[in-house]
Amino acid sequence: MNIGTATRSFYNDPHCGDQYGWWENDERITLCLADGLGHGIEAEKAAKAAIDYISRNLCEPLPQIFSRCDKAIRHTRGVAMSIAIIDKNNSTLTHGGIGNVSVMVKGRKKTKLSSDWGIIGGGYRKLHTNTVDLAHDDLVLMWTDGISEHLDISGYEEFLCRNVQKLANRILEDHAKVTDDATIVIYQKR
Ligand SMILES: [Mn+2]
Repeated sequence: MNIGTATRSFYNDPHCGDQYGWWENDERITLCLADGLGHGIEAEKAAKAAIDYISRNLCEPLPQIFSRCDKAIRHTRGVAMSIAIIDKNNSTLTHGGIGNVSVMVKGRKKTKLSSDWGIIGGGYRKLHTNTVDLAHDDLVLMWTDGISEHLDISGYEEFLCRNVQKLANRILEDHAKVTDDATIVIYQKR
């Protein structure tokens, strides 16, 4: 699968509060990025608990994944989390997010997908999901708030945007803040 990821923990701590996962079956690809509150080992535990929950419940619809994960990780300090589900048959992406993990689809145009207020593991009011079309070569970018939510990649050269791992490394190098864990996950539809 065509995925690039780059991550760097706050102060190069061996523990990172940003954790991600992706999974593929015949019908769909699921991308998930979770940012445990704060940083360090407790943030890492929360984010790993969320990713572990998602990995065991991939067939559930998004609203259920979020509400059940919220209950399943109550013993942790909680996470911000976005999930993107790519339907391979009709080429769409469905996104849901609680808290500050940004998601953008970048092709001919740029679409920022919004998240709802709350904390997974600490409660939230309502999850809205959005579905957008995904074209050949479109980039799906997901990043935590260790990188500005106003990230703009329009200045990067075409060749860089065709190598998602190099692009992820470059974005981290150029845009990661020194005050938090920072992670970017990029998928390109081929
Ligand atoms: Mn963060």
